[in-house]
Amino acid sequence: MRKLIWPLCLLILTFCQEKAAPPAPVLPVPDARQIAWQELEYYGFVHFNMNTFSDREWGFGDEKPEQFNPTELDVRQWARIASEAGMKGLIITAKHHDGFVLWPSAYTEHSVKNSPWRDGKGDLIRELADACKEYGLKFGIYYSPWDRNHPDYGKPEYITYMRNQLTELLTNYGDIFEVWFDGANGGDGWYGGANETRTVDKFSYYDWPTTHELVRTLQPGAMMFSDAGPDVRWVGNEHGFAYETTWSNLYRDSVYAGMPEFSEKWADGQENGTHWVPAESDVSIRPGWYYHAYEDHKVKTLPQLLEIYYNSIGRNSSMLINFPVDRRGLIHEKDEAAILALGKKIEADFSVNLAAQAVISASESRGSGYSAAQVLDGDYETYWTTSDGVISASLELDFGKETEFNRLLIQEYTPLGQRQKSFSLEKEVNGNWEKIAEGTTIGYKRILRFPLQKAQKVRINFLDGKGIPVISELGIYHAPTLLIPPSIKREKSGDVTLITSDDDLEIRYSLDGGEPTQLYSNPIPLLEAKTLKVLSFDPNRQESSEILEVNLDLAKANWKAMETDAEKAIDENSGTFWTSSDNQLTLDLGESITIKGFTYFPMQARYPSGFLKNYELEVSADGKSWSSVSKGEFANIANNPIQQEVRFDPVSARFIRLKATQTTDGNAATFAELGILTR
Ligand code: FUL
Repeated sequence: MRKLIWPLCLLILTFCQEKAAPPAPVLPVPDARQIAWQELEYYGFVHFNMNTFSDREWGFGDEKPEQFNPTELDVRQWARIASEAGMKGLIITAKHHDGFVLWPSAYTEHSVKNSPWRDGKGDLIRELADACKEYGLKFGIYYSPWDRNHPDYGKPEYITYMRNQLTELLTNYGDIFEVWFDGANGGDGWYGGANETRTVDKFSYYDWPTTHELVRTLQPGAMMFSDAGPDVRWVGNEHGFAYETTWSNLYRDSVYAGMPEFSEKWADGQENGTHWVPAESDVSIRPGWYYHAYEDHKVKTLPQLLEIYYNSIGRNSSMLINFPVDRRGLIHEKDEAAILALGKKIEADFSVNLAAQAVISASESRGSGYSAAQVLDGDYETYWTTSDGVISASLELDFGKETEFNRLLIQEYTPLGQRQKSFSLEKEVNGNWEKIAEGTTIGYKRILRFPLQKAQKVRINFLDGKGIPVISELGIYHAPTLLIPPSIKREKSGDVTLITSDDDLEIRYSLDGGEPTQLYSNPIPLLEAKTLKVLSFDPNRQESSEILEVNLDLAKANWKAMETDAEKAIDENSGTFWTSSDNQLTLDLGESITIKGFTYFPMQARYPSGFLKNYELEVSADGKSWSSVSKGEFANIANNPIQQEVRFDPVSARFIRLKATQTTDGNAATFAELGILTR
C-alpha cells in the first residue's frame, strides 16, 4: 500500500500545479501589431518641410522647391536627441498639406530633387531612415492626404498619385512602424495654379480600404493612424492629453478621418466599441508644429511636459511629442534641453518600484500560474487574475515598514481585452482602510498621482469591470517633487497668486528684498511696486528650490483704457490681446504718477499680427495736451515677441498713449499688455 501512496501523491501534486485555464478574452482584443506597438509608449514627431522655410503652418501649395534649403541639416542630431530623451521612434512629415516631398519621388517635380539642398541629390527620408537605424529607433512616415500643390487633387487621378508615392515610401526605406494619415484636408489651395477651393467627401473620396490594403501588403508591421484608425486613433486634441476614462475600444465603423464631431463624440473611445483602436496623444513642444523663430521663448516647460506625460502615457495612450526642426535643419537647443529634462524626470519618477520589495497577496486568485506575485515580476506576459465570475477583487501589499509613495501604476494584460471600469487605492491606518485615490479605466498603462502618503500596507481594489481583472504589472513609486520656484500670477486688482509645481511643496516669499521666509497661503493683496522673491520648499526633503525674483510695478487696479474694448490690454493676462483701429492705445492711470518707463507685451496668439515695430510714447496731465517722451524701434520683436521694456527720464503724468508708427506686418497694431515702470 505504502508503495502506491508516493506515486499517487506525486500525481495529485502535478495535477494541482498544472496551470489553470486562462480566462476567456473580453472582445475586442489587439492584434500582434498593436501589441508590439503599445510597448513603444513614447516616440517623436518631426515637422520639417517647406513650411519651415515659408514660416507657415499650412503652406498654400504655391511654394517653390528652391525655398527648401537647410544650411546644417543633421538628422543624426535628431535621432541622438530622440534616443537620449527615451523615445522609441521618429515620425517625419514626408509630405505635408503643401505637397512638397522630402524624397526624390518619381511622381512629382515638387520635391527635394529640385531644391538647392545637397544640389538636388538629397533624400531626407533615406538619411533619417538610416539615422534611426543607427540609434535603434523605429521609423515612421506622416503623409498628408490633402495636397494643395497637386493639380489633380479632388479627382480620382490624385488617389493614384498618392498610392504611387506611398508605394515609394513603403518599399524603399526599410521597416516603417507607423503611417500617419492626417485628418485635416480639403479647402483652398494652389492646385497647380487653379487657385481655388476644392472640397472632397472625406468619407468616400480617398477609398481608404484600398489604400489600407496597400499599406498592409507593403509593410505588414506598420500601424496606420487616423481619426478612424484602423490601427491607432487620434486623441482628439493637440495638447497631448488623453482622458480620465480612455478606452482602446472604438466604434470604428462609425468614424472616418476628418469627421467634424470626432473630438467631441469619439476621441475617448467607447466601453463597448467594436474594434481595438488605441489612442495616440500628439502635441508639439512649441505652440506651432513647424519652426518659427518667434516661438523660441515658448518651448514647453518641464512642468508642462510632465503634465503631458501623465495625461497621455498615464492614461492609456501613447505619447507623440513633436520637434519643429529649425531652418538650419537642427532641433533647436531649447527644445533639446526641454526634452532631455523630461526624460530625466521620468526616469527619476519611476526609478524604484517599491511594490517589488513588498509582500503581495490577493483576495482571490484563479489558481496556479495566476498568482498575485505575477504583477511584480516585470514580465508583461504573466498576470494575476481571478476565477470566472469574481469581478471585484483586491491586491494587498505589505512593505514591512512605513513607506512613502505618491504614484500608482497599473497595467492590464490587453491581449485579453480592456476590462477595468473602476478601481481604488487605499492605505491601512490603525487597522482601517482609508482611500487615497481612485480611477476608472486602466488599459495598457494607468498612472495615478496623489500627495505623498506614508503607510506599511496598501490595497488596490478592482471594483468593477467588463470581466474579471487581468493585471500584468503593478508599481508603487515615490516620485521626487519637482523642486522649482512657484509661478507668479498678478491680477488687475494687484493681488498676487503663487502656484506650486507640486502639491507637496510649500511656498515662501518676501516683499522687502530680504530672504523669502514668509509662508504663502492666500493671494497677496499688493497695490504698490515691490520686489517679490519666491521659492518652493519641500518639507519632506527639507530642501528649497532656487529663488525667483521679480520686480512688480504698480497695480493696474484703477487704470482705464480710453479706447473701446481695450481693457484686454491692461487685464494682466498676456494671453489676451486688443487690436487697435487707429494704431494707438491710451490709458488713464487714475492719478498723477512719476513714470520712468513703459512695458509692451506683444500678442501671444498662435498666429501673431500687428506687433509694434516703431513706437512713440506720449504723456499728458489732463488727457488733452500731450507731449512725446520716447520714440524708438523694437528691433527683433517679430522673431522674439517677449515683453519689451523702455526707460526714459522721469516724468509726471496721469495719461499715457502708446502709438505704433509702424507694425511688423503692416496690420493693425495689437497689444497684449501695456504697463508702466515707476522704479
Ligand atoms: C494637423 C495638421 O493640420 C498640422 O499641421 C499638424 O501636421 C498636425 C500633427 O496635424 O492635423
